[in-house]
Order: sequence, then C-alpha cells, then structure tokens
Amino acid sequence: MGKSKLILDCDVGHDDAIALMVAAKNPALELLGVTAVAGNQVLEKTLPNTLHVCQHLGLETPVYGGMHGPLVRDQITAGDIHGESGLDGPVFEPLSWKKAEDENAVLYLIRTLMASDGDITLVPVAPLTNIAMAMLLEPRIKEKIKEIVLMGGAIGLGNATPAAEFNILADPEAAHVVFTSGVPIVMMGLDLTNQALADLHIIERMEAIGNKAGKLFGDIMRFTRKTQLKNGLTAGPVHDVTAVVYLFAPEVFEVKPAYVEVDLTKGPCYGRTVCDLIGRTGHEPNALVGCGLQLEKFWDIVEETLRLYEE
Ligand SMILES: [Ca+2]
Repeated sequence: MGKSKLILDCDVGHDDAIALMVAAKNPALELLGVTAVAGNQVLEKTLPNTLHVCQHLGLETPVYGGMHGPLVRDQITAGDIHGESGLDGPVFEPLSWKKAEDENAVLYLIRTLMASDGDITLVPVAPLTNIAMAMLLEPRIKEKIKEIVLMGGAIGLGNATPAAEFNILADPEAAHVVFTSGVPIVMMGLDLTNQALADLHIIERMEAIGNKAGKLFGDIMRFTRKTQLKNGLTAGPVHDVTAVVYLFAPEVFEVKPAYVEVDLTKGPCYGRTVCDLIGRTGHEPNALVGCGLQLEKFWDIVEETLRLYEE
C-alpha cells in the first residue's frame, strides 16, 4: 500500500505539535504541507509556533499561514488552556532557517487539491476556517478531497461551553460549510479524544525515548497536564493526535455513522455538533464519529513514531 497523502491544518497548540510530530514521521504517511489558522491563539502566534516545532525537529515540510479569524463570529482564543504564546511550556531557539511560504494557506489548499488525483486527505485539527474558505472560494475542490479527518465537536458535552467543543465554537459557520460539503468526514470529538490522556506514566515513557521528539512530548504534556487538572480531567488529552493516527491505523478506533449538524443559533448551544446516531432526523449520515479508542495500541503507535526521530 502506498503512503497516505495528507495536509495538516492546525493552530499549534500543544496537541497540534504532537500531531505534527506523528504526521511528519510516520512511514505510512506523506505529509505534503502544513497550514496554520487562528484558533488556540491568533495566527501571529499559531504560525510561528508551527514553524518553531518544525525547525526544532528539522522538518522541511512547507508551512503556510491562512485565515486570521473566523468567517462570521467574533474571534475567541484558548489562552486558559494553551497559555499566552499558544504553546507555553517548551522553550525553542529563535527561528533561523524555517520560514513560512509566501502563498496563503487557502490558496495553497486550492492549488494542491485541484492539481491532485483526488488522493489527498485533509486533517484539520483546528477551527475549520481555512478549509471552509477554500471550499467557498473554489467549490470544485470538494470532489478532489479524498476525506476529511478532523478533530472537533462532541457527541456529548463540550469543553469551551457546556454544549460546544472549542474548534467548532471558534468558527461554527465554517464547520457548517464543511459538514454540509458532501465530502466524507471522520469526526474525532471529545467523547473519543478525552480518552487519549497522557498521564505521568505516558509522559515518562515518551521522555525515556531520549530524543528531541520525546523530550518535546514531555515538555508539552507536562504543561497541558497542569491546565487540564484545573479543568477536572485527570491528565492532558492529546486530542489532535487521534485524527492523524486514524489515517493509518483506523482499526484502533471505534467509529459510528451519524448525521452531524452544527447548531448555528446564537443561544447556549451555539457551535454544538448535534450527532444523530439513531436516525431520528431522517438524514443520511454525513460523518463517521469517533466513540472508542484502544489506548494501549494508540500509545504504542505514538511511541514507535517518535522513536523514528534521529536525535
Ligand atoms: Ca488544535
């Protein structure tokens, strides 16, 4: 089997950084490009954060900056979770050789998808602004996208509000564009991603690899653990990593077909992903929704991939 081609769309971000580490190195994947978007923090922070992670790990994958804010709503960020920089915890050397490409991420997505054979998967682990904007600017890309495997939403409770998960709440209108696009979608929501907790045992296991990737995992997840303990979780989840791992190890996940609709009404459920798992709406499913995860196998895969970093 050939490698799965993907473009990672992210708002680095702690779990984004680990998703990037796995996407760039796993031998089953061919990471074509990384597109940054505003989300956890403003783009002026998430784009340099992406570049820092790439430079630190010696990744030559091209990085593109995209949308500075959501399509319709006022911008929100998540400084309470990811800190002032959007990636508090690890300390990076100043940027030297790693620079963002001149082309905008949205135009890069359109150009790359239109020139493709329909074999590229999009992996957005951030608000869906870049992806929706590309679809609105060039609707023909929808037929060119093999699949969208995203981190966002929830069947049950949210995290940014009682009803909504952060990535969807940060740009519900963009999420609506994506969920109504007709492109096959796999949704890794909180029900699944909150199972992927990096407890101290996991952190120490990754640090024991002894290379830069393992050390970065530790620096990131030790910080995340602190913010998440305050939020009632027992450790920090690596939400975004699940979407990347699904691409080459779907057997580790339990997914269920559902019709997913994003609540766009401006009440307490704004940004909620309403998941019809029992066919009550009469709509055909538009997504596979993540429900379960074989955690030991998941961590084995993450560890095996991080071990591939040479220094
Ligand atoms: Ca993210």
